[in-house]
Amino acid sequence: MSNRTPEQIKTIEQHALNIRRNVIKMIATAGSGHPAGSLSIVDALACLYFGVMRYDPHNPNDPNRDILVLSNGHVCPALYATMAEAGIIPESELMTLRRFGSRLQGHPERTKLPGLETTSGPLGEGLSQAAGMAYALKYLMPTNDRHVYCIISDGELNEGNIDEAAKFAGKYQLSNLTVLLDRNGIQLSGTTENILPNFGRCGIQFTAHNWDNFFAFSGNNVACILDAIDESKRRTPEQLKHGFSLDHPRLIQLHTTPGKGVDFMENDYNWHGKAPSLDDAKHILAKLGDKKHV
Ligand SMILES: Cc1ncc(C[n+]2csc(CCOP(=O)(O)OP(=O)(O)O)c2C)c(N)n1
Ligand SMILES: [Mg+2]
Repeated sequence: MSNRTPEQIKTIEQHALNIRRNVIKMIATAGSGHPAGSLSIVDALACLYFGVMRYDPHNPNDPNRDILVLSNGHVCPALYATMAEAGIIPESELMTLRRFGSRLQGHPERTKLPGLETTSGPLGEGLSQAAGMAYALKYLMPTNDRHVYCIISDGELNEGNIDEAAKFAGKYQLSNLTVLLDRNGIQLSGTTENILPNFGRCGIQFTAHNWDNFFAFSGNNVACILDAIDESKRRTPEQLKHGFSLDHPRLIQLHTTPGKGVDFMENDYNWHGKAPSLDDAKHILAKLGDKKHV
């Protein structure tokens, strides 16, 4: 259990709700995008930005900042909305998502928007980038205490370079690297189990290479996510007996619901890459208690 106060949890939940509403507005306004994965990862992003990571919203390039790499770039509406919620970009800019010339492209472009650490979209690449960053921080700048967080999706586990990066991070004991795996159970055209089964052993690529493995079995529950992140930073004597080590990189498996918060999207892979209509968005926002609608 972590030592977070009920107030802190409530504040982060409110941020997550604001982010969720903006994700719906943005994708509906753009008329295209990826709502299912964006909505499954909202709560983890809210935890990272409002309860875990060190950063200065007014100086996104602060040399002491922690780093977030979003590997599954298609869920960037959730990241953009989180950045707006954190005051890194203006909230008014969110509705430019996917417009020609906008800084908020359908897949994130690092050079366009301060606060983005990488360009992403091709699945699987982000973990190699994050591992490279963690390696540089640990071995080339050893006095810093910066941490690299990397969000990956369960569809990305099908990519071979995820395994290569996991091996690399294990070998070099990148204890300054934490991966948050969005186990929402779906990908582009079906369930992850149907498309390329891993027989329930999600994340075995990591544990096979000396990563320490943690779970948030309610991956859309702020208290549960924070518990898992906080737990991943400590090692109990029992864990040490079973091969865990503070020298290992960390995997946190988030058991999430795709489309979380929108009843007709939840657990339906057809919402992987389909925008709700403006009319649908009005109903969703009313249900999410948003007074302004689209
Ligand atoms: C290398 C690569 N192959 C294929 C794609 C096309 N693609 C985009 S998203 C996606 C499904 C990814 O699964 P996941 O991220 O779990 O989907 P979600 O949970 O967001 O629905 C695919 C195959 C891609 N972006 N990159
Ligand atoms: Mg998925």
